[in-house]
Amino acid sequence: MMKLFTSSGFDEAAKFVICGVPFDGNCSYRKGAAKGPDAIRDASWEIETYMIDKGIDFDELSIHDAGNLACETYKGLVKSADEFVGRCAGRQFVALGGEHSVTYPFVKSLAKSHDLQVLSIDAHLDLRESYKNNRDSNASVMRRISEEIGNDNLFEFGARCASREDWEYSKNISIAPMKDIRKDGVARAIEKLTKKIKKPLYLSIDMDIIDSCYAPGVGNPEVFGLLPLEYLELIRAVMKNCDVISADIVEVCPKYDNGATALLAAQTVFEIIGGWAEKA
Ligand SMILES: [Mn+2]
Repeated sequence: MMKLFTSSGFDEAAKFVICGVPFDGNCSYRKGAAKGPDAIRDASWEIETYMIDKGIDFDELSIHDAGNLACETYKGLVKSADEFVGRCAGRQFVALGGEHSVTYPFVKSLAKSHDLQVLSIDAHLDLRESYKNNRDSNASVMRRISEEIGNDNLFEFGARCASREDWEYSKNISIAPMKDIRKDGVARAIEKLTKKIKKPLYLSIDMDIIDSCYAPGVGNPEVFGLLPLEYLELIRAVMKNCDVISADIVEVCPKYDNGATALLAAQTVFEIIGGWAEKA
């Protein structure tokens, strides 16, 4: 059983760490992602811990759920994410959001010690200079990240809608929009992506990458997205072929969910940590 997700305190010995980030203060549209981490934990209890494709039992891995980070304000989150990264001391972690602005504090902290690349798997580009006068908005998070790590180190996969400003700025970074993914075929597009990524990678997954007919419980739902099995292929290929040092799963919004989005997110935690365990 998934007792791992219910433990509290910080287990210094655990190999892999999970934390929750119940923050939705920079949300541009539908609020409620602050309840995401606990919905993902709840959904994790439904999943068989034995992963038949990997031959690994999740329950036998050394994993610790460090609980939720303090994040009453975004400034507070920047501080607590930095402390958390410090406590992880190089161990891989998965952060459960929260809306997408929670990604920036982790990247900012990791970039102090790593020559880092970031891959955002998302229906949106999130490249606006600011949104509704908020530079910390989830609609601006990848713009902030591009400033932090440099345009050459930012990759975005799966965008299928954009503001004109997003689209113009995206010429500065490496993107695979959905129109190109469909043209190439998903398998070929994934191969092209993973070949481009050469440095330690921070993986950020916005659950709206999946078609909203399958994953309706997100902040900004979009149709014409990846099918769940295509998404699974993508995550497995990134875990296998890239040096993923840590990851987050964001934008699960339980208020609008039928359970499927939280379950897909929980399964993603298994895929990421299982992917690390397979390589170890
Ligand atoms: Mn998005």
